[in-house]
Amino acid sequence: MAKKTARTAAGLRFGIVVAQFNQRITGRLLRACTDTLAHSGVAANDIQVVRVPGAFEIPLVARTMARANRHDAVICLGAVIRGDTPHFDYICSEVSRGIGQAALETEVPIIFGVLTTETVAQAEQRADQKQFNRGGAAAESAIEMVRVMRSISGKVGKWESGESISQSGRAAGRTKR
Ligand code: INI
Repeated sequence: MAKKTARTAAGLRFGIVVAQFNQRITGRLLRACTDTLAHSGVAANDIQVVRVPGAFEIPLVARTMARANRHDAVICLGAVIRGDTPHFDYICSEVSRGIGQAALETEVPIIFGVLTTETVAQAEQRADQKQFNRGGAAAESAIEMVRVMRSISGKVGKWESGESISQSGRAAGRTKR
């Protein structure tokens, strides 16, 4: 279930990269993520969703989106389930390393909303529509990270007072949109 965040994020722009692999799970993550952003005041037009084949492809697209400077944060959603595949460890290590590296390189918050579970049941639990959902949590982390990055770069504006931060400028410290 999407949770209301305390602060309004109206005016902020988010990119979402979502893997199509295990779509039954990732679709639920995406829904909770966009619901949480919407409840926080983010307009539908300010959310760009890009679908990629699997989690392995997420880092390249996330980095490209972050480098384009059109988003205040990028949220990565996927579900890697161990099952019987030897792929699991390779994909998990590549996607986590790639997302972390992309965030450091671009200095744009890139949120790790990728489930890495042993079983489908565990993944379903973390993508539950009515209880805790990692997609919603990823949206909350993204909003919070925009605030953190702005606060350490001295561009806080109205954000600290709990009002809309759109007035304090999007993509703080960057000139290109
Ligand atoms: N992709 C996932 O997102 N989750 C998985 O569980 C998964 N498994 O198990 O194989 C998976 N594989 C596809 C991979 O991410 C790439 O799309 C593919 O290897 C092409 O590069």
